[in-house]
Amino acid sequence: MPDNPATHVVHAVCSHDCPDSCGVLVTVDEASGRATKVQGDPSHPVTRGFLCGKVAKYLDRVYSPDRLLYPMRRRAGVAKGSLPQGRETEAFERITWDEALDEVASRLKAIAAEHGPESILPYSYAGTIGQLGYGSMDRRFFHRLGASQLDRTICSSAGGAALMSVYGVRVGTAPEDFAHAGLILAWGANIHGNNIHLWPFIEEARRHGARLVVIDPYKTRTAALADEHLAIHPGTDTALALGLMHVILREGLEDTDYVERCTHGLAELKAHALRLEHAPEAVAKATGIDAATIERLARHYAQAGRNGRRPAAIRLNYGIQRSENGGTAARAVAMLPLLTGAWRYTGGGLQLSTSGSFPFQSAALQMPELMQASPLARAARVVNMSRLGEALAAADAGVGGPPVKALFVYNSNPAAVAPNQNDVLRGMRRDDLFTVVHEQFFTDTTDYADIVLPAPTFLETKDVQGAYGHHFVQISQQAISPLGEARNNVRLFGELGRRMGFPEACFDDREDELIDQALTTDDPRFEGITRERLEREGHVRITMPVDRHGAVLPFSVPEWFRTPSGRGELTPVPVFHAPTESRANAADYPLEFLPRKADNYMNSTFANIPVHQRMEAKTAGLLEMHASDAVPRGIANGDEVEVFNSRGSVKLRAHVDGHVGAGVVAARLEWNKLTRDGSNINALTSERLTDIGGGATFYSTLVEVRKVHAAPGE
Ligand SMILES: Nc1nc2c(c(=O)[nH]1)N[C@H]1C(S)=C(S)[C@@H](COP(=O)(O)OP(=O)(O)OC[C@H]3O[C@@H](n4cnc5c(=O)[nH]c(N)nc54)[C@H](O)[C@@H]3O)O[C@H]1N2
Ligand SMILES: Nc1nc2c(c(=O)[nH]1)N[C@H]1C(S)=C(S)[C@@H](COP(=O)(O)OP(=O)(O)OC[C@H]3O[C@@H](n4cnc5c(=O)[nH]c(N)nc54)[C@H](O)[C@@H]3O)O[C@H]1N2
Ligand code: SF4
Ligand SMILES: [Mo]
Repeated sequence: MPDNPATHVVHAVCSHDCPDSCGVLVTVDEASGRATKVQGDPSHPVTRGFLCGKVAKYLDRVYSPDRLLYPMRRRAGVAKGSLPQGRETEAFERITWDEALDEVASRLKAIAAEHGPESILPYSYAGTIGQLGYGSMDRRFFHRLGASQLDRTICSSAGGAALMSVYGVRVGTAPEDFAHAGLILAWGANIHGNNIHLWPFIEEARRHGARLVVIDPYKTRTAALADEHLAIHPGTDTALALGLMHVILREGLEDTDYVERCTHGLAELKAHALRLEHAPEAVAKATGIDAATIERLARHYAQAGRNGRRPAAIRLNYGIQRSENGGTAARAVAMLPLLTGAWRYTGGGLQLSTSGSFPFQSAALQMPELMQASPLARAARVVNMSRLGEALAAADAGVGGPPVKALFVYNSNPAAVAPNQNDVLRGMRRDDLFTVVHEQFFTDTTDYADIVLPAPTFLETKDVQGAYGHHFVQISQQAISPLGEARNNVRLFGELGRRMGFPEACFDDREDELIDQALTTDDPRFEGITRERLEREGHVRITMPVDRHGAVLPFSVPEWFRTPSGRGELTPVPVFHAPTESRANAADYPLEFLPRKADNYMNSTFANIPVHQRMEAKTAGLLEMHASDAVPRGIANGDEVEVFNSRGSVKLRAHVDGHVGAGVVAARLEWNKLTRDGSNINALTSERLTDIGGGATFYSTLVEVRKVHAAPGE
């Protein structure tokens, strides 16, 4: 086909919070400046020319008639609270950027003067994972202001702490290398829903005889497509990992040479794992997986890679660490390839995150030293984002110091995604709280804002990005002009810094300067990687040691470990405790609840877009149950049920569909304002934190279910 002279193609990067960080080719019509097509970059070795179902329909989101296009201010006298979709503008009036920035700056100055700057709380997560959009000028701004620091724990901090404990660095097997594996464990990993670009490599491995075993209490699409699905009881992964270690060490299946060279603490771990309580029969009771299966899996896992067999690779994802003892669970699983030496083989090992492979210079971007120039002249207090409800309610924000008097939200929709929603919303409803929200849409969170500011999508801004599921750095070029008056995070916080009167020149830095700062390092992994080269080539693989097949080989040699012992760390030995909210401790609320992500949304993103809603229509408003829990409660398919615990309740429709086992119920995320009674499943989740890393514990939640109405026609 001849090139169409009226269009050009721009290389962008999907900035959503997804391990795949796809290269995206955007076709732009030159006459109108509009994007007319998005497609996966065929030259990107992981994207391989395709996009997930969500982003394949991205132009419906970019050009949605609901985009927030102008700064807005809450109308006088309108109370904060949920607004019906499409009618949000009734609560707000349009203002200019100048008026908005002046008002935000003067309110923040007044609040800082009266209550101290730590009474200002930034709240952001991963609306974009571009280096600039996720954390650069925003951090400079809040550091210089002396605002509270936010501990960003809502997703991955327990698993991150686990990798740091065992390996000292967040590095893992490359997705491409999974094609060489002979046994793949998807452990708390919904690959087909959340990480689709790993799937072709798994399929390639299976064409060569690999087995895929999924360890997940929910029968995901991934589980349905696997060779074996082990429906483990939620929160019991430490027990299963110890059971596997028990068999491996009892039968002498560990790789003694590798263990000797590359690990520390085997004697202690062995004494612990060989205790009777970790024998397969005992582990079967805790996990619900029968003893023979545990024995068989342990042998298969340990013997993979040996005698010419293809090796074992674990795709550990974040599912297991959203649990009360999830940090220990992730540590225990992360120790398995250390025992068997799976790291020695092309395609073996484990991937939880590859984010630590990228030496981006975040200190240069975020300038924590600016806290010294703030009125505090010291590091500000730290507030854990997974306890937002408590932070907004307590007179000392739950951590000491002043109450929270201003909340500045960007890259996040906490009204929908934060745990213990009723407390979060109670806090956000306060009229003595000044709330600013920078967003692409009117969300559940903007419903509580005093000032709303318009943000661009990744097509409308420039950024540089790594990935947490592969090893390529990419530049995302700006493909189209920002819609309406949208301003990106860099410009917003740079301008605000000026309005606050901060004298530092760093508030004038623009995208290209920031990208250069992010990339400028002597670290050999970024050798030869410059902005200019990335602009030319789109994506560049970071420099990592590879084997003779070109496979990335982390942890094949002791030099890789960054732990204090300089080895893979097997201590402290992982100890299994059942979560406080789990069947082992159930009383008033006997059912284990999985408050899940949607396969066709991104957390709460896309939940408002009709084309995405149609893809999710089959799961909308459902509570998935097992017949053995439904029948004694008199519940049949289609009945309206109330799901409740001491924190809240939601109304859903029962669905007895075989996706969950006895004792487990599941439902998926939704915007509050799109539910039938105005709150989503986070009305049920708690602010309890994980054992290490201070993470959220969405998947340790107990509930009870009762029938409200029979299904129509019953
Ligand atoms: N389509 C889509 N893709 C996404 C997202 C999305 O919302 N939708 N979200 C993105 C984000 S923010 C992230 S962090 C990644 C996360 O990707 P994943 O880590 O895959 O995250 P989850 O879906 O939370 O959990 C994975 C699986 O763990 C299971 N699980 C729950 N509890 C346990 C347990 O105790 N033990 C075991 N073994 N399994 C358990 C869940 O049922 C789930 O199927 O995905 C990203 N990609
Ligand atoms: N029940 C339950 N709750 C969960 C989870 C779960 O599995 N179950 N998952 C948890 C996890 S893993 C995560 S990571 C969190 C995710 O929580 P969030 O990071 O809050 O994720 P989203 O819901 O996707 O909301 C991101 C928002 O950022 C906006 N945005 C995108 N780009 C930009 C930008 O450039 N600038 C600005 N200002 N805004 C932008 C989007 O429009 C979107 O509304 O949710 C957590 N909550
Ligand atoms: S959401 Fe993930 S899979 Fe989909 S386009 Fe973005 S990076 Fe790729
Ligand atoms: Mo996440």
